Amino acid sequence: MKIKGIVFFFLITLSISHAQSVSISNIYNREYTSLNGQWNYIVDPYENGFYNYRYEPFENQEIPERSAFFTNSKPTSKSDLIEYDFDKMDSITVPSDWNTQKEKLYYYEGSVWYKKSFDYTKKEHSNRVFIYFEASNYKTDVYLNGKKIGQHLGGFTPFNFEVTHLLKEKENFLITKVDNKREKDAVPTLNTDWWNYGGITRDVKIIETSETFISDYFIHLDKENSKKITGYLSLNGTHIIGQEVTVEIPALKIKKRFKTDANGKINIDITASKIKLWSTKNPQVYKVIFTTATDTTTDEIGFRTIATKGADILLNGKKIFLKGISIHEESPITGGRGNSLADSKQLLEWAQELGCNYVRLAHYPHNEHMLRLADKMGILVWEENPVYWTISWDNESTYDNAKNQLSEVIQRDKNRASVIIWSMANETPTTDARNTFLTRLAKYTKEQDPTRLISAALEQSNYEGNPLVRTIHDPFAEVVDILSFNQYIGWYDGTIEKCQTISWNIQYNKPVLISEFGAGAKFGLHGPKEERWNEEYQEYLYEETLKMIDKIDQLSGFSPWILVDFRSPRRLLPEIQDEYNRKGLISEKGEKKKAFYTLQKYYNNKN
Ligand code: GCB
Repeated sequence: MKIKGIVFFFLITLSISHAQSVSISNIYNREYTSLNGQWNYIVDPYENGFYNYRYEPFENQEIPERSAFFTNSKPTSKSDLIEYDFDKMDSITVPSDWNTQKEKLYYYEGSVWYKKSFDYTKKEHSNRVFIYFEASNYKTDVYLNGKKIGQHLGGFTPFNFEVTHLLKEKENFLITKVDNKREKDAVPTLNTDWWNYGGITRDVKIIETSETFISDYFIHLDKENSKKITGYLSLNGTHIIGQEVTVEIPALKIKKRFKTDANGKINIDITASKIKLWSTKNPQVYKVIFTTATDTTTDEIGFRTIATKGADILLNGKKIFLKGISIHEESPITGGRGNSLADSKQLLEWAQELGCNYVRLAHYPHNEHMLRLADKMGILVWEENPVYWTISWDNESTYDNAKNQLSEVIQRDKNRASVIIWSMANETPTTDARNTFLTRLAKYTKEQDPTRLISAALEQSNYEGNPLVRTIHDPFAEVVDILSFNQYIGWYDGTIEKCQTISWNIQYNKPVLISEFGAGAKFGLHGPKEERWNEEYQEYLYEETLKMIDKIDQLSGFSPWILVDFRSPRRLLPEIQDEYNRKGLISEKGEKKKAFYTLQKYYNNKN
């Protein structure tokens, strides 16, 4: 390689690794131009459009060869050789997973290239433009008009790239390579109990902002004084210092002005003596308007406090029992990865019908509609980072990746009253490396958001070697605010009668949540309650489990596994599972199993 080439290579690598999302507040409510719809796609299992035949990335070349798919090249004459053509390829819908859209991609794990062409005229010459992906699973490389604009890792959180200087009025081409190959060092890792749906699974938008805009805010009730709203707001751009910012809550007749400091930030501090607190019974949200000289954004925000005291969870200072259910992000309407408002509405309405005031969104951040709706419907939420089972605890880049995904969901949802718990992980082993990893993550989370509770779905074990007495024996239990664990007594752990023999000895004076319990049942399969897969088995397991866990002194709620049957490559039993985990209380076709009503009855009788 020539020296010039080497320097160029480093410049490219630097610019790629530093292409970072800019924080833009409240994207959900900003004006945008949608890039959803039909995109042309190329399935590229060998990553032919990314590497040359020496397996060197085209993007490291000074002028990438036209064989690089992101150059979107066309033959310039009849003798010219170009071995791809986006415009002659089939198209695929964005947002959606590719597995359930295209039969040939059902089991596919690898790279797919997407192309969308568009024209775009800026509203104001001086404005800035960003391309925003609400989510894309898992590794996404993004190119606009043949230039790399960035890469993102992680399948469930939003990211954006600024394209102000690359955008043209006519014939832009946006190309993304989405790669859902599972990797050991990734988050999640190789092994999960859910379908690895690939593709651009959530909305893609063009967001236009003024040169200096409101990039971030976080407002909430003061922990000590529920008549006071505190928080911050910050600007991004070249004119961030000494700017006037107005915060307005019309329904409370509040309008207060602030001036940004040398970092473009204000600290918000507002007395709100007439404020009605957000709660599950009265999910009051207020229209809040933030305005600067060049930008304005309007959000709907609920104000409440969440805390623990001994073994109690306190919402607005009052004890609350979390009547929950776990949910995967699968569409109850179309199958496949869920992403729409209608999907979220159906799932949360089922949860409410079940009598829930709380949902556990497992095992990764769900789309933003869920949180926005939960705010309006008065449903409390546990949000989870996809640190699942056994990831590479010793690998620093795995840690950075987990931390980044967590920071992206906190950034998106920190103003949602419904979200009360950040979950660090699910069913992880209690090794030193894992303890360090999760403790660092928890510390980071508390720094980002000191207002919410921290938890993780842990595992239970025998107390002092006695298999009939169960406890939590995990150093991370010291760190969490809420002690949560999964348990499958009567399913993976003996048969249902065992529930009657178990007692609990949990040594912490903290609220206990059972983050999972459950049993598989095939809708419509009936017979003796002792026979697995019958609806009666599942019903019986719920009856016995509810009696068993009621005996835990610190019990503050639970979220059984799971609302709806979901696709999993681990669940292969023919005629029963057929690639679905059958622990749902509702089948993937929307049919309610008997245990749905068992839990509903319990919740209806519980305060
Ligand atoms: C668990 C996992 C969950 C699985 C479930 C099961 O403990 O947290 O992801 O799907 O068990 O059905 O085995």
